[in-house]
Amino acid sequence: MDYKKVISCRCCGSNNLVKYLDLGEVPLANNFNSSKSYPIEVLLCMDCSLSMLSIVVNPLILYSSYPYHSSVSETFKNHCGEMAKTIKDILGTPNPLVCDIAANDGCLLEQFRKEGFYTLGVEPAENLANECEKKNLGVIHGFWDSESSKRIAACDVITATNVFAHVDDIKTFVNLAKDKLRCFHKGIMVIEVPYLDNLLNYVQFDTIYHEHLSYFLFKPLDVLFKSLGIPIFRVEKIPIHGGSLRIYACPYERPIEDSVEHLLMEEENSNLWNLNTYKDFSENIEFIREDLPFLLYSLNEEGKKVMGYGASAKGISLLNYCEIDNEVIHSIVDETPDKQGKRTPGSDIPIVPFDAFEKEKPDFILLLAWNFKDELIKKTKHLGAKYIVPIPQVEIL
Ligand code: JHZ
Repeated sequence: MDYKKVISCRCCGSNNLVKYLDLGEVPLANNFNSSKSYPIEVLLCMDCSLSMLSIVVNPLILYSSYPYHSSVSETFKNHCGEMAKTIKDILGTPNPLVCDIAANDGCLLEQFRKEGFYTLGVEPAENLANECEKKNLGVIHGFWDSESSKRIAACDVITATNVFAHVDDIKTFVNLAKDKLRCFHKGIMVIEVPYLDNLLNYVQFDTIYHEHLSYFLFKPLDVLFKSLGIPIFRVEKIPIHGGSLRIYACPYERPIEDSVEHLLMEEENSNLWNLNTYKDFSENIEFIREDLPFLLYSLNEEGKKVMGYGASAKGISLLNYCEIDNEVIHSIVDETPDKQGKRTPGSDIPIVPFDAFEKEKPDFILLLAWNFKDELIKKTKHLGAKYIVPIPQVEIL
């Protein structure tokens, strides 16, 4: 079976789920071997306010091989450096052991190593586990489950960045981590997830795709972690990936900081636990779905060449949601070797290396990885092209 249907909330177990968004059927964003489409519908849990996709695609289809390499972005590397330093300060233990779940190419673990940590990664994609191994970071090839967790020692910190939203059984995921946290040093779990508040306010609907099963506010996370006996003691808003949350949780005695209560109050006051907020969001999406194809077809008629930058999962989703294809986008530059030479699923646009910019001299560059806007503009300024930023509204720079 390719996928299963969601019948209850994965945070609180409620069956009171209401559909608020239907984006039709689109292909899997990171699967370059197939253009098979699957539905994208988003449900809201009326009890804990978790947003989630109505289906769960078999993770073996999504992650056995994974083209995304975190280390391609300098911005992300810097972010990982800051994260490693912050966690080192909180722990205050000499030579702590960190385990990073879904370690990708080891981008975060390399930063922990610089801070004196012993490192270990767990990574389901074989191509990425091999990268961690080449860097001598220590890696177990597999999903985070009872098998892989059995193979690791007790840790001072377990990290999971940009993976929690991808997991269906998040209770088992957290429980397995909780059991591995060292009691003596008051081990902690640190998780980063894209923040739904930013998704709604900045109309980041392109970040809704099959890999992202959950779209988190802080409330459902707080409910979940409390119910599992590993309360969140600190929460921070961080700018990465268009705005994310970083939560710190610990099963041992640590004072709960004010940030926890403050964010819950802020969410309630901003009406984020209210279904009407989500109805407004679906209406805002339609502006982008009209404006972006309109602009690209107009430029095409004027004979302008448009190239994309960043064959990100969100970019590939955006093109499919807006029904944009190779008629109006010449090609997409991406510096990830595993993506080059492939064609985008659905929109069928060639993915090319950076030097294609120099050869093709585009009039316009569509920033499909708008979350790294500053970095992408810095690297292409010399080309003299204009930029199209699609999110939160279509804009020419
Ligand atoms: P980027 C990823 O989604 C993966 P994506 C994942 N699904 C997730 O949860 C989210 O992040 C949060 C390229 N690039 O990071 C690299 C350059 O070529 O926005 C990437 O292919 N040169 C786990 O895929 C893409 O752009 C550069 O200088 O939507 C960026 O993808 C830079 C900065 C990027 O995430």
